[in-house]
Amino acid sequence: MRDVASVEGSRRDCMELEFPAPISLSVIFPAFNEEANIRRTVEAARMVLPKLAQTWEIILVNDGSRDATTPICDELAEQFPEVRAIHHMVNRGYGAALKSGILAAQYDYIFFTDSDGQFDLQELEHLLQYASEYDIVTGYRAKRQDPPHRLINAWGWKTLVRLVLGVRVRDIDCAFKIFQRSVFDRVQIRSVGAMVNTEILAQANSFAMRIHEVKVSHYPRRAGKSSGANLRVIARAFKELFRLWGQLRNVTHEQPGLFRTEGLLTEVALYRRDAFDAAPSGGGILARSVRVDSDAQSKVGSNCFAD
Ligand SMILES: Nc1nc2c(ncn2[C@@H]2O[C@H](COP(=O)(O)OP(=O)(O)O)[C@@H](O)[C@H]2O)c(=O)[nH]1
Ligand SMILES: [Mg+2]
Repeated sequence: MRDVASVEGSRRDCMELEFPAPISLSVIFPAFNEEANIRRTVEAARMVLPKLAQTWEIILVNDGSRDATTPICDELAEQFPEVRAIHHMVNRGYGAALKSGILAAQYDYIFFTDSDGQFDLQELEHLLQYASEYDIVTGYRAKRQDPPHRLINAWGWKTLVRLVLGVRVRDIDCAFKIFQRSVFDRVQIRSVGAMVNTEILAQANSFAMRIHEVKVSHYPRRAGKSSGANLRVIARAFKELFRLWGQLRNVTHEQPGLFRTEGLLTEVALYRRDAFDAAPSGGGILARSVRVDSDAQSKVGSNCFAD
């Protein structure tokens, strides 16, 4: 009789994928004042992604940066055909940036991570093993490289979110998540700040979506500044949490998600229309670089990191 370990081993073997997997993948990098990191992050991603997915794109969402992130993103989009840049003309917040990236994503799987190089994109391979089987595969940081007060905040936040919203994942805000595109046919994004992770997972929970967690590495920031927590930010996160609690009680199974919301189609159209204008033949190629300056969310979000 085979022991448990070997059964487990063979089960894992069956899940091993051939790489590059026959999938299409959109990779989103939200960036705020990342002049010192963004080029290195994109260049590293360009090395890794061809090994992981047959078709892929990189979407840089520059969220009103005040340093040289804007020209660097444009240069990258100019230089590499798989890279596109979306620029918010003002800083709208992490959630708003993620939403812009997701709306612009063309492919079947949507992945996001940070632009500052604190994660290792090669570990996306571990998430991809589960991506077809689960609606969401989310990383959890094995050893989070943040100061002690951030770890305490994160623990408190996790406990609160668990109690209030019933979200039971180890590392809610881990910026290493992959979604099946269909998730956003039902899931909405209304948070403009870092509450976005909680918001997505809480809705996924209400819809009984399948979520899997995978351990990932986390490295110290090499350059630039972290938009860490301050009292104002924490107060705002609490406010958003209670608003979300109210909204989540009203989530219905018919709720249209991000990809199905009429109002937002204007924003999607913006990306596509620019794209068509940019294509000599009048269609087919998406814009390399898009500037977005009108949105109800403008200025509301700014840096809203809960932990
Ligand atoms: N869109 C957007 N992204 C931000 C903002 N602040 C930080 N980021 C990005 O979010 C990611 C994580 O930010 P970081 O400050 O490193 O947070 P930490 O890793 O939790 O300390 C990085 O890619 C930042 O560039 C913001 O206001 N808007
Ligand atoms: Mg960081």
